[in-house]
Amino acid sequence: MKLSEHLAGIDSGIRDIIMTVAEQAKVIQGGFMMHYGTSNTKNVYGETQIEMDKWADRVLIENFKKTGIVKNISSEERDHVIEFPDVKGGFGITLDPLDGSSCIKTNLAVGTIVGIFSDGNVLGEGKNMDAACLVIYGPLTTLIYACKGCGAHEFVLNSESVFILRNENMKIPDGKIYSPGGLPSDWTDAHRKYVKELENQGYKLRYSGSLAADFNQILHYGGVFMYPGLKSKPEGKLRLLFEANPMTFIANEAGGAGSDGTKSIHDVKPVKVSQRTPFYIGSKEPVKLAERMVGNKK
Ligand code: AFP
Repeated sequence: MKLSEHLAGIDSGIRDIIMTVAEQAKVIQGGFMMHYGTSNTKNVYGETQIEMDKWADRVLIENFKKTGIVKNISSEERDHVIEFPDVKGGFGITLDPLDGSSCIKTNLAVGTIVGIFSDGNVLGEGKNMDAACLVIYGPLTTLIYACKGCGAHEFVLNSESVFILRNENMKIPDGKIYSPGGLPSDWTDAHRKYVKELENQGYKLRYSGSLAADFNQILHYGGVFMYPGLKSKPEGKLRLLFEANPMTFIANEAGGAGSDGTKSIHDVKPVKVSQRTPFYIGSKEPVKLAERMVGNKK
């Protein structure tokens, strides 16, 4: 079944936005050879942008604008929310145009992460999000979409440039992979004990440096991805709006969970666009265990 057919029953605005992501994912997938270099600019987090980050950001924003139903967009690559004041009502979008872009140099998988708010409030709590999308550019180009109460579904781009259903109603299995971010010498004692406990339970380490790809692996095999609050940086590294919230939306729809180590990521109230958060995501059990061992939750 084609993506366009699968989307037939859902809200027409959300459908248009997901189809825009799908169309532009094909453009981005074809652009890696052309936009390979580093740029001399830094994003709001002080990270050097590569050409692909900036180009993919422009491609997606231009095309979201063309839909005429997007009121504002907050992108990881920009320090301000882009507003389209002529659009009344309209959707809010959070965008990480190319997550894990430092992995392009070594030809590892990277991704596009999109969060969709029907109420147009990109600074809303994750629980107000209505849909999310994750595109993975790897040996295959895949797209996962999830919408509230309708599950998470995976599509693969075929040789005729059409996204075809690959996995309907995805469910994160109880697998035993762990993907631990952050320097171990900078981990808190509680987080270190948690990782030790996972190892004692037979968890196997797999980590690439691209959240999109690492989360995608957890989604298929089960386990937990984590980027904790560090001793030197209690807020951790990952971005609440662009990474943690949309990934948690997909995890929730697939029967998993996402947490800041004390509570669901979707209960965290964003106070600024560039907010970071400690992050644990994957199968329910290891995420709950993190809340007990790191967040002292009963
Ligand atoms: P880049 O987009 O700059 O490559 O950052 C990727 C990322 O935000 C996330 O996708 C990874 O999980 C995390 O950073 C990797 O961070 P470390 O390099 O500290 O492992």
